[in-house]
Amino acid sequence: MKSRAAVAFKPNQPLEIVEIDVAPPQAGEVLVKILNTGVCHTDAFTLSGNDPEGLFPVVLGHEGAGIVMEVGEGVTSVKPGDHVIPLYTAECGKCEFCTSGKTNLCIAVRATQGKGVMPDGTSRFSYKGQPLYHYMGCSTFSEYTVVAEVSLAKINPQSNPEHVCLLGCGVTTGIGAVHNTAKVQEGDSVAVFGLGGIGLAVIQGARQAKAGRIFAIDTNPDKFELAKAFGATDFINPKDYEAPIQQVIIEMTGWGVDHSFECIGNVEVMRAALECAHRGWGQSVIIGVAGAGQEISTRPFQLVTGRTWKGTAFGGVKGRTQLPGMVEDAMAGKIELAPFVTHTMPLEDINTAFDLMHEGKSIRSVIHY
Ligand code: NAD
Ligand code: AHE
Ligand code: ZN
Repeated sequence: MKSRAAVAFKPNQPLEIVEIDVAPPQAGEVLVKILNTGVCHTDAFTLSGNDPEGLFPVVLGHEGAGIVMEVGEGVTSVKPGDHVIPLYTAECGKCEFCTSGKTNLCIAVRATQGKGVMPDGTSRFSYKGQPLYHYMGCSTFSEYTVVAEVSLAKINPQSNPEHVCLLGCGVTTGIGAVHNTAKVQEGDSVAVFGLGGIGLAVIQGARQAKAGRIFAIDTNPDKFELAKAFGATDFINPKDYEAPIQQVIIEMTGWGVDHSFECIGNVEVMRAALECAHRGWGQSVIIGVAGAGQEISTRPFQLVTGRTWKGTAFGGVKGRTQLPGMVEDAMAGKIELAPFVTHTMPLEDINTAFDLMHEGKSIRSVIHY
């Protein structure tokens, strides 16, 4: 079938809106009509050419919501008409990782996903007869996409796809990082570096956990208003200080914060986030994605004296098991999604979404087809 899609033909070039060919779903696969998709910084990261797994030409996008159109042989957990969220972190329920009870990092389709193909090693997308790569197992920048059955969460059909698409990545990652990875407790202090969709979701999660002081840190002060609305209590622009920002936070708190979260993808800030964590027990969670060749560093003494460095993917959330409940929480007002949607636009204008992100003017742009 034909599908309108925004294709990244080359790194660092605007996406091109073209009509691509989408082949039918094979065994264990599902054809999904995407209703809405958010644009996450990770899409921009891969488009920039800095993603070690980046492949071109590719159909990007991984923060979508849609409807099942057709299922391949053997698919039993979804049927045409079901509302779904594609998952870049699959959940097969059977692999060593799924059954460990220790992680959400299912391995079932991860190897082929990273190579931009379906589990059988081939692509369902082509343009003028040439194959296009899939992205993160989702490719939500195509009106019709094919995903593995294990990469689909079935959700309440009454939910608003323009909002719940954000549970496909940003909001789930931030909230999940607070509850599953850091396990923030009532009264704990929290520092959030980077106030985009991810950082603001961390703040929302911290408020849910009844955290005490919540420090919101960004070099763009325009982000503070929404951070305050989500529950941040202290606002820091590192540009306002001569001293390293970790020192500033330690001076403001005595010994540092109980939990810090890096939501930017900057290895220098990752260091600052670790070093502003409380002596003896503070922990720092890396959420931001850093480019090829980048490495983190700190004095080992920072760990010797009790700080812990952690990371999280999709906030530690098991998508098929937990995402339907998060959609219900959003419908019940327990998770706020609307404030993240600062812009909406048709697929044809998707490059504007990237421009707004780079200019610091958006939190999430949501695309409609
Ligand atoms: P975004 O661009 O919307 O937000 C980033 C924010 O960081 C902006 O507000 C920007 O002003 C701020 N910033 C930039 N440099 C800064 C600095 N030196 N000090 C303080 N603030 C600074 O991005 P996003 O969509 O919120 O994504 C954030 C990061 O999280 C990206 O690296 C993305 O790839 C990553 N991410 C990771 C996961 C995961 O599962 N681990 C999931 C989603 C996104
Ligand atoms: N492909 C990159 C890493 C990119 C990355 O870290 N992705 C995050 C999700 S970002 C969503 O916006 C993630 O969950 N990674 C775990 C996984 O299995 O992909 C690289 O460095 O090769
Ligand atoms: Zn993302």
